[in-house]
Amino acid sequence: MGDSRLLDMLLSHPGEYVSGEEISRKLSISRTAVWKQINKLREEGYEFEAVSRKGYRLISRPERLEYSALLQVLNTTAFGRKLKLLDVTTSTQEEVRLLAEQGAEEGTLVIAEEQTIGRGRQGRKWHSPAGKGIWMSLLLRPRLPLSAAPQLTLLSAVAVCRAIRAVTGVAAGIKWPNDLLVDGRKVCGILLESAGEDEMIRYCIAGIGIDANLTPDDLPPELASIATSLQIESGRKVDRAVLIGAVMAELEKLYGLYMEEGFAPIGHLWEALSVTTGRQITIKTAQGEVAGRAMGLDERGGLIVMQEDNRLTTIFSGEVQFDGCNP
Ligand code: BT5
Repeated sequence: MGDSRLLDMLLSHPGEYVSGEEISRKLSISRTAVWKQINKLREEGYEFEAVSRKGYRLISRPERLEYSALLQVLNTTAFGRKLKLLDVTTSTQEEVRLLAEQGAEEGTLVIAEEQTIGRGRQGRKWHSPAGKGIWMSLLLRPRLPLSAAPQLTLLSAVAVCRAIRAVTGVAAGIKWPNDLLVDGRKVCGILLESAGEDEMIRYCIAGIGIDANLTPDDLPPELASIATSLQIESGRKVDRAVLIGAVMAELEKLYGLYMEEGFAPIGHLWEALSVTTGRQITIKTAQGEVAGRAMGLDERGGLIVMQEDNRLTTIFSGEVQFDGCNP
């Protein structure tokens, strides 16, 4: 006995009310137990309408990513073809790291409905509530020096930004190096982690977190003013499978271009989506703070900053803050 019998009953009466009395009689449980089970299902994402004297009607089921739906929308050769879908994990980065160490091939993708220890850069936390976002990590095995890894971060940001724009119409832009923002609020974060040997990349894990269908209630207070979601911005639910398919297609295409032609074409695409270039910024780097006007990317992917004395400096890693209006 349990949730599944109650759910089966409601599912077998699509669009119709089933009275609490009937449920309690057929399942031989009390009316209170029926109510408790309904509430438990609500917590899992089922939506019911409850009308007195009529009963309960199932309105919608929680959305889950399914293999079948994902395979239908994937039109890539390798990226996402080896796919692992999880209900919950600590971090998809960890899942892919284990697979990589066991020899998994390039393009292996792990997606989780929920992460309990989702992470950002420098030990920061990534909020990853169940069923609402796209929390995924992709394995790459480029034969490149470790110093090329930051370019792959920029490439990933371009790919995700293009996919978001194409699928949802939301005008996301890139804050250097790899945050995607909508009107100053973060809608996606990217974490690229690499393992190397003798200065060469053994593998990279591109971790992508997209706030797809989070509602304002899903954002904890500390994120309420700095984060947003595609649903909040577009007013519509995003089909996560379709967006994942589009991200994989963009990533595979741009990665192929990068491996053939180098960083230059990726840099141009990045510039076209940048919300950083031209802004007054302060960058916190390991060496201290640099303030000035962001002038764009150099040919390696570093950010060129013109300081007050008109001196140009190129920064390769750091945290950008927009002066005046920080997200
Ligand atoms: C990032 O770090 O933006 C990289 C986030 C990568 C997440 C993906 S999800 C799949 C994969 N598995 C993982 O465990 N991680 C990757 P960073 O630039 O350090 O930004 C972190 C900051 O973003 C936090 O300190 C918060 O201020 C903010 N933040 C946390 N969760 C957020 C969310 N869901 N949406 C928007 N902002 C968030």
